[in-house]
Amino acid sequence: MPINTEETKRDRIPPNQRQTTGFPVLHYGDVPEYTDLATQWDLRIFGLVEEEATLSYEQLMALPKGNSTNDIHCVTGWSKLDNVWEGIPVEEITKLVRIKPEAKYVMLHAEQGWTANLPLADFLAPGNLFAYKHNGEELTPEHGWPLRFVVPHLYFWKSAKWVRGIEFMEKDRQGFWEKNGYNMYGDPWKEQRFAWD
Ligand SMILES: Nc1nc2c(c(=O)[nH]1)N[C@H]1C(S)=C(S)[C@@H](COP(=O)(O)O)O[C@H]1N2
Ligand SMILES: [Mo]
Repeated sequence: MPINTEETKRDRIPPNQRQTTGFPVLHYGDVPEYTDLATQWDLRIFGLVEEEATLSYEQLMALPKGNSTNDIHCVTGWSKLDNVWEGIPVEEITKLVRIKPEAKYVMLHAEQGWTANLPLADFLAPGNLFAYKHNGEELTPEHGWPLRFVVPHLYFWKSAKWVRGIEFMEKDRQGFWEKNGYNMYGDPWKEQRFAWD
């Protein structure tokens, strides 16, 4: 068992963040509504891959599943510890398409054109998931159901909710918040909040 005292928890909170026990909801735009995932949803994996793929929700959910427990840090200042996510490990998805060696960055595409970029190595970090459950419960629509990315070692804005596409790229491009002044990388331990940090 990991030691989980109040003191060790403090060491897990990055600079200028405070712990919350709630689960704040944060996003730009509207929560998507679906009545039938079979006709209204798919996941497109494209760009610098050997074989592009488009998965239905059923095909996605037939892939091997995994769990990951981690802490999340929102750039607005809240951190939430000990989140248990269930989802599809990133490597189960990359296996299907085989990433080309030229690929160095990833763009996550969400509903309504929302995007987030990150380096390929960070996308592939062990423990990252495409999640459909949080703390044992199915994700609620406002937290990203039916599928959200979880990359806990970067500020939580990189963890796209309502993911619909994964694009592999040679060069980095700005995502939604990055175009609006946020940092291209977003390491919470280095407080890389804004472009100039
Ligand atoms: N599609 C989409 N994903 C998004 C966002 C968004 O605006 N749209 N906001 C990000 C930000 S800034 C944060 S802090 C987290 C919030 O996730 P939560 O609402 O589940 O706490 O989602 C991230 N993923
Ligand atoms: Mo955020």
